[in-house]
Amino acid sequence: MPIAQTACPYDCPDCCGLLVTVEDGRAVKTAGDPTHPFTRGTLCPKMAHYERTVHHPGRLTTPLRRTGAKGAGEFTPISWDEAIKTITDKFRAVGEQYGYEAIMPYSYAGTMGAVQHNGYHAFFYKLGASNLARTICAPAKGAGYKSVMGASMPTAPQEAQQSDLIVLWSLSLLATDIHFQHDVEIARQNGAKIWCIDTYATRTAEHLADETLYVKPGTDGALALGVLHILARDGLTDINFIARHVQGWHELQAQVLPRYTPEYVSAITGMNTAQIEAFAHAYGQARAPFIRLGSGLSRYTNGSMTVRLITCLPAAVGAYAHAGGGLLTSVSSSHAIDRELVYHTDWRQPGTRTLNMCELGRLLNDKKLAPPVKALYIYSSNPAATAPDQNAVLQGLARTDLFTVVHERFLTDTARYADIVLPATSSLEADDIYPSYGNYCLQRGMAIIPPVGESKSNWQVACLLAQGMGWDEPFFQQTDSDLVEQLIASTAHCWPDLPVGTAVPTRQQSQQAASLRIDPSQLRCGIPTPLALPANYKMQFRTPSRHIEILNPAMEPALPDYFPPTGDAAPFHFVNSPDARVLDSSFNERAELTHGHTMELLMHPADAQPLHLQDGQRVTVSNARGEAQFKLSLSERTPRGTVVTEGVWSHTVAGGLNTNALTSQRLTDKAGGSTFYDVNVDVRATE
Ligand SMILES: Nc1nc2c(c(=O)[nH]1)N[C@H]1C(S)=C(S)[C@@H](COP(=O)(O)OP(=O)(O)OC[C@H]3O[C@@H](n4cnc5c(=O)[nH]c(N)nc54)[C@H](O)[C@@H]3O)O[C@H]1N2
Ligand SMILES: Nc1nc2c(c(=O)[nH]1)N[C@H]1C(S)=C(S)[C@@H](COP(=O)(O)OP(=O)(O)OC[C@H]3O[C@@H](n4cnc5c(=O)[nH]c(N)nc54)[C@H](O)[C@@H]3O)O[C@H]1N2
Ligand code: SF4
Ligand SMILES: [Mo]
Repeated sequence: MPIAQTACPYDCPDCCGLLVTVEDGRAVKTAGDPTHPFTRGTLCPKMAHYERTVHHPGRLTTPLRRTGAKGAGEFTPISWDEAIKTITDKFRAVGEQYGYEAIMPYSYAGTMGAVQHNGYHAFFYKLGASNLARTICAPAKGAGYKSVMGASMPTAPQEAQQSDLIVLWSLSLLATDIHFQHDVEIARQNGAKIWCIDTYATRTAEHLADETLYVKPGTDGALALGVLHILARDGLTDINFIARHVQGWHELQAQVLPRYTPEYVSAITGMNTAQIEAFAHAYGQARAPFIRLGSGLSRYTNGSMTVRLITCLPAAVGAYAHAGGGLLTSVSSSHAIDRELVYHTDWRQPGTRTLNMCELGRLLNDKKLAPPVKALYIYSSNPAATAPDQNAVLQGLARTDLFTVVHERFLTDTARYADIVLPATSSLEADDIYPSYGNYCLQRGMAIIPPVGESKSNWQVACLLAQGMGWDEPFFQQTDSDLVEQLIASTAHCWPDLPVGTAVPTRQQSQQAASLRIDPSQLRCGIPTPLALPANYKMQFRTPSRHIEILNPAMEPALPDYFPPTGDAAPFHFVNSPDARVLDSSFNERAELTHGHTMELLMHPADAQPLHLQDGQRVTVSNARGEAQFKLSLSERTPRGTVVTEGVWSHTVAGGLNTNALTSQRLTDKAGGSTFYDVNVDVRATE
């Protein structure tokens, strides 16, 4: 049976290499690709049976028109011709009456493939629709890193193998970045110590950490300053490295650090001073400390500043100068390809407004917005479940004067509100190229089975819409595969200073590989190991000053300093982080993974006692924005004052609302990012 090499398309840093067995046009088996340099042949439980998602009976197979009320999920099948005509007629009508900015595209990373992820951009730019700021994940993290490091390359994950101290900082690795465990284990065998810094005892902390530190949510910036204070006080900085490569250390030391005594930091973070001292000493004395920074701590109104402060730590100890030392935020091998080939940003019309996806609820309900959003086109995303402030989002989606199109694989929470639903291909049905944001590897995936039903890829539908608008640009007459070819060719000029490793596969080779079992290592373009990176890649500081910029004159403030998160007037911090069984709201279709999920809330027994709450009982969690139903789980895994739940679950949970009924549309300090964990709640027994 033919086995095809492809990549996992989901929004996960690992971007696993997959081997998919195809029989009679159906995927029958999914396995990890042992030749992949980072993921090395293993998969998470979700993707170990990707074929169950691809051939799930719930896959949409035809376009649909709504027949019932919005949200009721009642539809009738229609043809593609009718669907495209309905949409383009409506776009023209809205454009003429309100201006084309009244059309709002909304998407995120349902697929990470560079063609399908971005395949609609050119269409909406040319249409003159509102632009979308795609901020739902963690742009504040990128902005914080960039303010200190500019475009310097983050440390490759495999380097951690050579580290003697690994800090898993706000990273629930066993749920979200499982393959990094391999590198961590190698380091551990060589004597490295593993520290976890989180808000509660994640499975990762329980299984991997030698030491665990719990911080009050949103206060890691103060912890970083406390560590820097101790490093400076105890002579644990690398003064030679600082003198040669760091701008602004002395200003920070003189103007900011004196305030961040261990006692002061303890009062902010809730950690005791001995823990702060111990961590600072371990970090300062390590030969090559490696920080793997997750995104959780950036999802606060001070998130960008928090990341900026943590990014100062490796600079102070000169970690980049040592094999195994450094900081990995997000690698993004997407820099290796020229996305402009798909985007066509030059078609963006000057002065067109940009709407922030984190504010979808407000934008749909804002009576003063001019022009109002009258047509919404959603693809590769499920905002009814994943966007903050769910009540506002659902209220907006229910508007009868809003025309909504959803291009999807499944009848998701969001699709149920659509006027027109379009069936989308899965990654096995469309060509693409997959960059990773957790390792330096780039993979190609071909269409290896025919489209399920009448489903079409994002790019194919963008081309149909362009045709429906009467545009005859040759750009929209290309195939998915044409774009993949151009993207692959662009690696040569995009990443000239990085050898892109093994040969880039040609279309012919890839077609062969899709149907034949040939040596897959011949077919991946990427950087197989850190050895293929230039030896000094960590020491090239791509900032305006060519130094690490602790002091950054272009930033406001120029010197970083902690400030507290916003939160709400309610007693408990509400951390709602990823669950291993789902990926954001994806995989909710798989009953064997979700088992009619009940949302659980972890609470410290000492917090439950005065509220007379018992383990296992139903509780209502609420704040000014809404409420949701949970089953209480009393546990010392979470510190007092912080309650925790995991996973983004679909409307089938009790009460129909998930954690996003509680989250807010507030934005981060920089980059307009989401603030999912900057939330406080009340907890009471459900009547
Ligand atoms: N199984 C699974 N995998 C996923 C996802 C999923 O939903 N499920 N989501 C995917 C996506 S879209 C992304 S962006 C990544 C997410 O990955 P990341 O956001 O990079 O990291 P996570 O592993 O989600 O871990 C977030 C951690 O941050 C912690 N945290 C929250 N607030 C704070 C804080 O103030 N300080 C500290 N120190 N820790 C804090 C949470 O408790 C949690 O353990 O994972 C991807 N992979
Ligand atoms: N409370 C809370 N909410 C969160 C988070 C959290 O930690 N807590 N995490 C946030 C984060 S980090 C993120 S990134 C967002 C992600 O939120 P979303 O962008 O909504 O991601 P998913 O829920 O994975 O939904 C992706 C959808 O795309 C569809 N899809 C897959 N491939 C294709 C394709 O090729 N074409 C089309 N048209 N559709 C496709 C899938 O079927 C799926 O329904 O969620 C955020 N929401
Ligand atoms: S979701 Fe992540 S861990 Fe699972 S197969 Fe995909 S890339 Fe790998
Ligand atoms: Mo994300």
